[in-house]
Amino acid sequence: MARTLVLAAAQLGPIQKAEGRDVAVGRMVRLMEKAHRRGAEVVVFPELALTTFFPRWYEEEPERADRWFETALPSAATAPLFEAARRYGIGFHLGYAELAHEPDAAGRMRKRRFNTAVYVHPSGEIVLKYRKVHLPGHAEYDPRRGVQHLEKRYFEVGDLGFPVVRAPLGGTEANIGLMICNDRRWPEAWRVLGLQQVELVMLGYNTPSLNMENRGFEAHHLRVFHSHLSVQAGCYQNACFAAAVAKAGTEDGHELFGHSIIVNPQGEIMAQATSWEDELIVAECDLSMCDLGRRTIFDFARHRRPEAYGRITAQVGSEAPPAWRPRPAG
Ligand code: ING
Repeated sequence: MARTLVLAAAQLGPIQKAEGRDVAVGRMVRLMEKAHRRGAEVVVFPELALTTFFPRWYEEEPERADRWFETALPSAATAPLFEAARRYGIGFHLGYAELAHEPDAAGRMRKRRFNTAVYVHPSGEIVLKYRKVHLPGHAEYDPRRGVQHLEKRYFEVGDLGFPVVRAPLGGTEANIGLMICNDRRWPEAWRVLGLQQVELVMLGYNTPSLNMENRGFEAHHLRVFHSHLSVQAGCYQNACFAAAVAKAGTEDGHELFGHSIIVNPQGEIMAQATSWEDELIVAECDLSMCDLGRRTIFDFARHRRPEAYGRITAQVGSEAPPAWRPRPAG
């Protein structure tokens, strides 16, 4: 029985360092209005959608980056987005920098900073929250780099795991899960969601179009290929849909690529953005498509062999293999 969901990916163009949240929120409200006109029931916005991608900027005192963080959601600046969602009856995914006052693992109450994403019900209630686990880049200033990428400086590793919840979505309901940007490159993230029968993964990204590390040639076109490959493989191997949504374009001289996509459980791209600006792409998703993979090739209960996978959680880094040598002649 078809469970149809009209899904929109709302790609954002650049947000300059000097632009306030009101500019981004205004653009997102206009994208939500367009989504409503096109019959969309859910809208997925990018990672860190309210501000410029500030981890490219080094601050001697990390706390000086706190101006990029949200201490409450909704807030006066983001309220128009919640109002639009209520007005149109549209749920939305939002990526933002979260500054929370809460106990850490040692029980100490303190300021904690995360690269966070939420799925918000049209009523304004937060249905699901996720904090980015795979933080790329580095924590200290790196003079070798053309562009800094300081997510390890400004964010803690996410402490919420990869949760999935079954929630009302448009005129139906679906098992939804979240991940953020670099997470899409790690099959473990997809599989943890797949083991919870995720049907729709919502993920935003801010991905530089050029290799920032200058430590080896990487052809420009491969940046997009790797992004699409990761999402298409994740969807196929876990029998789910995904919306992968970019913040794109040139922010203060630094280029992020677009190419937002909506992918089905066969790993096929259903819709793709063709600009590096604010752009809405929409796809009609039959969520019952997830059943085929889950009941056949990727019927985890029948085919997976966890007893052979111990290294995946036992090890962090890779280890060199034993060396084989032919028997001495004679
Ligand atoms: N950005 C990039 C991403 O994973 C990156 C960082 C780019 C890592 C290219 C590896 C290769 O898409 C974020 N924000 O994670």
